[in-house]
Amino acid sequence: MIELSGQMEAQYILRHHQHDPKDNQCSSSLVKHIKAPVGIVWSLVRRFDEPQKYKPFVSRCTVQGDLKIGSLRHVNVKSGLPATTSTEMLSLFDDKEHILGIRIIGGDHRLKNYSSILTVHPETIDGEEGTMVIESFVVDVPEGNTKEDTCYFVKAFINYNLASLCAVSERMAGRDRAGLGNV
Ligand code: A8S
Repeated sequence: MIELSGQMEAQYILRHHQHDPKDNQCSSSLVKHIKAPVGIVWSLVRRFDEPQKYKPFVSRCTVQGDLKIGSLRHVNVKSGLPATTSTEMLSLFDDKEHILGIRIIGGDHRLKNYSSILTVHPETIDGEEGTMVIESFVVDVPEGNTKEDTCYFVKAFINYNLASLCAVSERMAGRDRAGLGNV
């Protein structure tokens, strides 16, 4: 099973997560396996207007107008981080294939030309409906930093986000099962 999951992962990354980093950029992808159906996980991820539903560092988010490709969200992050705001654009949205892409276009942080893609795929985990989430990014390496440091910094935030997405989704899935009297 682990091998099969690894093959699927490699295929999904080839198909959806190609970023073409330039010399001054770093890029990577992270994978999370969640014990909740794809519908639950995607219902959280697809809300470009409400990242605080699962992202633990977001304190506030506002979007003006309808949600569509090119929509902007203004995000405030919690205190104690090396940033307070971020302006982010919805760059990819496929509600059927479960693909969400964002670009960070402003804010008081050091992530320049940041672009990320998150895809959500069904998989079987321990004989139950589960989800494989893949998130990849590319970003400029700031002056005075190394590629390694920059990747480490970004991956830490993404790992927190994915761990929280996992916790929230699995809680919701538990509730669903409880609701069906199937615990
Ligand atoms: C995301 C991914 C990242 C968000 C980072 C990497 C950020 O929201 C935080 C700290 C920063 O220094 C940059 O998908 C920024 O959320 C938590 C404000 C963009």
